[in-house]
Amino acid sequence: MNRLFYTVCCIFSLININMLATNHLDIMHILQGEYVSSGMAFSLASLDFNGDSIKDLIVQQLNNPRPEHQGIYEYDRLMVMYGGNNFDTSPELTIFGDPHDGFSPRSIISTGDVNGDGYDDFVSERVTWAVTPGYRRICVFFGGENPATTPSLQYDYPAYYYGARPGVESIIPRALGDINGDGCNDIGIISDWSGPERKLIQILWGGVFTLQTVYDTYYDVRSYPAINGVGDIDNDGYSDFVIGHSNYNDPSNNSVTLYYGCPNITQCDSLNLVEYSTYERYMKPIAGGGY
Ligand SMILES: [Ca+2]
Ligand SMILES: [Ca+2]
Ligand SMILES: [Ca+2]
Ligand SMILES: [Ca+2]
Repeated sequence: MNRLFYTVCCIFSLININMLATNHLDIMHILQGEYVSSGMAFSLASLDFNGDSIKDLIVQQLNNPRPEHQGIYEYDRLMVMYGGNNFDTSPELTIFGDPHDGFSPRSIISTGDVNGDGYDDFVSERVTWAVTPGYRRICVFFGGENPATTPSLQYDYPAYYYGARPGVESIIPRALGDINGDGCNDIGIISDWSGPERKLIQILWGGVFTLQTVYDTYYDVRSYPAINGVGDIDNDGYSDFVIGHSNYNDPSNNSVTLYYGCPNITQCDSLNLVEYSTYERYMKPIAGGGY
């Protein structure tokens, strides 16, 4: 009898949840790409880019060939749509890529205020093969009342060129929040190199805009290290973050370390959440107690 009762309750609950989901998720607008396979919404970010206290939406359309270039060139665009009562699907601001020079999929990251001017900013990664050899470029766009469509900051990395030269095969930005408490948000940059293989993590410090290496290995190359912000989990005013790595060939070689933000990043406390790494001697942890 109990089993029947609980079964009926579960079915009723599922029906009810479905009805609630149907009735309470109103569709405001539908954004649609220009054509099939136009790569609409390969990347999305939400931030207050124009500083009116209302969140805005950035949408990436991955492919955007001109008619004369269809089938030949692919390039993309970032569409910025300002939030508000008159929100619609027409972008107020459009940032275009160029042939063989476009923003990478899934690379638009809302970073918060990187330069301390009160406006939200965002970062994206752009790769170009318009020149040989190509490069990968970290682009930071500063928000403002009338934001520019060109990056305010850019950092170039040599793109790996099929064995001809060492370089980066992939590069991923991550939002960290303000981990050193200087009023400017900071950015993590993960890069995967070849020729020779190398795994590198850097922090792009907000305000001063310098890069600091916090993880670098030529040895543990089957690992896939990552950095990410986790918010201020101990409520001390400094954003905290994690660095982890997972070795695909060796399931016993993994680590996840939580770093508590502090003014001097080399002295911040850390906590090993997972530690099975056998390669720690090759790493360059930023905090002494981490490994
Ligand atoms: Ca806004
Ligand atoms: Ca800003
Ligand atoms: Ca900072
Ligand atoms: Ca904290």
